[in-house]
Amino acid sequence: MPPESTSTITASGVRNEEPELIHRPTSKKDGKASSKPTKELDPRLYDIHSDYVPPIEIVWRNVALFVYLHTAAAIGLYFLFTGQVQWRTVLWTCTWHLFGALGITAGAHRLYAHKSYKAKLPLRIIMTFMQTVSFQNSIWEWARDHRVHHKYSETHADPHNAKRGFFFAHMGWLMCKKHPMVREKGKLLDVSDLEADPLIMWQKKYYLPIVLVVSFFIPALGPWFFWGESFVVAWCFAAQLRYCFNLHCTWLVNSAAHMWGNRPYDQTISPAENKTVAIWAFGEGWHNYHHTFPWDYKTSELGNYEFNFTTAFIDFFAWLGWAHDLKTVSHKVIEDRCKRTGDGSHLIFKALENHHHEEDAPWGWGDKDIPKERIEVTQSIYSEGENKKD
Ligand code: ST9
Ligand code: ZN
Ligand code: ZN
Repeated sequence: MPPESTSTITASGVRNEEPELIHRPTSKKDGKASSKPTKELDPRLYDIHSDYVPPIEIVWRNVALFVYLHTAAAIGLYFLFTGQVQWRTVLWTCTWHLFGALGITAGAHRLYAHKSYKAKLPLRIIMTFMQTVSFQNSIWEWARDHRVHHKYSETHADPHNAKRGFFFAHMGWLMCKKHPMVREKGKLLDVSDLEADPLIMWQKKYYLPIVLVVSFFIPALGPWFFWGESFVVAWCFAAQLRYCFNLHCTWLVNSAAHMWGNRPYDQTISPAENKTVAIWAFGEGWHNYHHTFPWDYKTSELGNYEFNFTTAFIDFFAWLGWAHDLKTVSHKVIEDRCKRTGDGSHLIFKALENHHHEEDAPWGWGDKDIPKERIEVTQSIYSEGENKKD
């Protein structure tokens, strides 16, 4: 059994200690570690790469809630296709979907989990409101789980480990107890930045009442109150169907984008570039790039607004002065990385390949059609003085 140890936090945000074999629960009141150790864990669990999976403990409350959600959402869809939803309610619902989506992409994900840019108080208030609309756990819990996901991706410490199959990564992980290693490894991560933000801690403290009001009651009551929509229609369509749709779009990033697509930046990892997911997830499907450079505020190489609306949203607030210190990665670093670890599907390789077959292939040294990057890496042996180009 490895000895227990005290810990310090390193620059990479991980406490430099071995995981404790004895789990000490934290007191809900004062947040300090309890002196009462609980049961010892099976030593096999500590190998986070192993094939061993402990028996699954289903959380039936969550199963029941998801069954209710999907039933109500299906009824909402029926109301839509039978023309029972007023056009104003459709517009209203799309607006709330936009809030929930950006609250996750620009807020929980790029701002809070990855710190890929900084936001001034008014934008942080907007982000907290929008993230609450999404009903995907508090910012604190979402960002903590997501940091663990990146740090221990595709292992048992990853809350939605895609190696356990599409369904588990998509939504199964929310219907059973987490693997003990999620908690053990998660405890080692630094979340002090989140805990230092009073807005995040306020949202965490009052999460359940505010999420029910902001994500369900206001979206459902609005159409009924303002233009006399049937409350049942508004509940099923604007609240339940909207929420269900938002969840599946988000979950696709954990499932589909961890399985299918190219890996131009790093072929040794599972996350892939998936355009379909990027479309449904407001620009979050460029997942091979994102796992390779998680601090880039664009979560993709190109800030293409068409397939990355979230980037346009952040750029707008940067223009307004409410978002600043947007972090990104230089083209040179990306290119080097593609050449070192990519699967060869990046456009740089295509450009070079095509160039070779075109009619303007270079006739020799001095031809203007030699690609610049080839000129730069050409060595002149025994050259007299500087590396002459002619
Ligand atoms: C939802 C979240 O859907 C979705 C997240 C997706 C992320 C996607 C990312 C992709 C990029 C962004 C793409 C955006 C695209 C958007 C497109 C939009 C159009 N570290 O949690 P408990 C501790 S939420 C350290 O109860 P159980 C914890 O502190 C949907 N510690 O675990 C606690 O300690 P203590 C709504 C951790 O019992 C203890 O463990 N919500 C960690 O195993 C127990 O914690 C739901 O459906 C960690 N990482 O239960 C379900 N984790 O005792 C909500 C836990 O000391 N969740 N701990 O307090 C649950 O009901 C439960 O968490 C559970 C597991 C049943 C899933
Ligand atoms: Zn991420
Ligand atoms: Zn991922």
